[in-house]
Amino acid sequence: MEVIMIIGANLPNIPWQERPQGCNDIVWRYSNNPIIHRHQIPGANSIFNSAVVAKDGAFVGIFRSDDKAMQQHLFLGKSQNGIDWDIEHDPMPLFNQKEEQVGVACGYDPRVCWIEDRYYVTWCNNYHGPTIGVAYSYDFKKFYQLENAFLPFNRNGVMFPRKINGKYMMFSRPSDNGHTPFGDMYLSQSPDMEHWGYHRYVMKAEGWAWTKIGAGPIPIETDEGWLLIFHGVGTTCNGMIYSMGAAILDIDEPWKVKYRCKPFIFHPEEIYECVGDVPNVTFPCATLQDAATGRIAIYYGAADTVVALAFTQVDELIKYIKDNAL
Ligand code: BMA
Repeated sequence: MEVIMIIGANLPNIPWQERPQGCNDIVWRYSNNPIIHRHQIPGANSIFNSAVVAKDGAFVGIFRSDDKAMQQHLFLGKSQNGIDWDIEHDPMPLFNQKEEQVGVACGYDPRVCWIEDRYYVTWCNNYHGPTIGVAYSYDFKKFYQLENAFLPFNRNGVMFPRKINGKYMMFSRPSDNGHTPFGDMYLSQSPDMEHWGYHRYVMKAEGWAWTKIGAGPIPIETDEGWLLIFHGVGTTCNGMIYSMGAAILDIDEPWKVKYRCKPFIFHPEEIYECVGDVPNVTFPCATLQDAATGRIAIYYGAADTVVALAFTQVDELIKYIKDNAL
């Protein structure tokens, strides 16, 4: 098999389990899922769609938790092994450039991206409806909020881990003020993380994801192009089903889709994915990856209730996408 490499850092302590005997799936689950339970912090009704990154030989993350008044906040957390998480009990504070606290992070579906010298977090913020909030931190302790990136209504703002042709890049999914029965993926570009433009269409809802699609984890740079894992939604007589899809994008012009996988790569099947506040949801927000071995760990929210972990191998996944391209 052609050897496809991740372009990036080695991560020898990546959480990992081999594919179980007899399993032929391209993405397989951690045997002790879910890794984060709904009541893991006081007052929480649910902890789900959350983002993690490696830091200083361990792991840190930003967690979405909805409380028992169904208020949505983001919380900081840390972990030695990427599986057992210590999540703070108070929502993360946000500061302005004058070092004044401007509030706490309200909203949902965070993504975290290391770019150049700092961590950026994007999330679904509220400004007369959902739009993309942006903040950054040098130490993963103090976060400085920037202006929202886009007009409402928008969700699933996902940054690229480096500038491309001198510009920062971010996916988004223009949407509505509700549960959005439509939606294609776009990409916007910025010279300064403040002004976003040069908008490009990436791909549309189709096939198994006929209702809507949105970028998931930060795209992974490989020598075949950007590996994108996204969530896709189909609507049935019983509601929406959120599965995971995958595509490979051009390395220099990442709005150009080289291959899009026709089948989903992951689908709600287990009880914790099918039973919860919103049944039949697997919603990926982050990956960890190890360039040395090609291992990828996928963090996803399950049934809008808990956080779970799954694994895949970069060369196998890329071959699968190419062999099964739309
Ligand atoms: C989306 C977001 C996600 C959620 C999904 C399924 O619109 O609210 O946080 O996982 O719906 O409810």
